[in-house]
Amino acid sequence: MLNHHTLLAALAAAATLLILPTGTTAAPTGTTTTTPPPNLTAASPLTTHTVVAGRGGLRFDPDNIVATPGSIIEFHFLPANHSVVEAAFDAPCVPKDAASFDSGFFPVPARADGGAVQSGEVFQFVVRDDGKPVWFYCAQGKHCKGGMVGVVNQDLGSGKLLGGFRELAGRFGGVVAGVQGRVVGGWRGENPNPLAGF
Ligand SMILES: [Cu+2]
Repeated sequence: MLNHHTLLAALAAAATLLILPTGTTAAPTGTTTTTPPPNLTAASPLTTHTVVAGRGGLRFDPDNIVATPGSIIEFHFLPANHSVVEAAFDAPCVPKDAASFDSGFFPVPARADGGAVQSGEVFQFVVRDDGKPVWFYCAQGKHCKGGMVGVVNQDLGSGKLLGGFRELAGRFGGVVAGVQGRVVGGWRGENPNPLAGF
């Protein structure tokens, strides 16, 4: 036998059932039945970009790289003795700051028969997540002043472009230097494919 309170509760429960639609709009507040589109950017694969120092004279090849944050930039070194060091756009040929990467030098003797040869070691650094351009140069002798410079992810809207950086390097009047000549901000390791990258 239902008492008064139990009857009221039963009526309330029945009323709730009656006002609930039977279709798909019964989803609780705060949820959505719409599936968001896939985030293609987040799914972008990371890549290793190969750059050859000294291919085509005093040049990095390629010298204008576009790379997803987290990607690896891998430098291969041809004769005779190059390096790669991070700079600021407005101050080429010297390290940007204490946190700049520096590969150190890679002396590579030319082959007697004139054949292609590259260092048995490479230098790698990882493109940071801040999305800012990464400017770099070779710290050997007059190489930087001679135009041996490059960039990762230059900002086309900023007016600071590779041509301008190379022009500033050509006018550089200071002493070209690396980060105390030691390997920092990246990794120097065995060349995974010494026959590639010519
Ligand atoms: Cu060089």
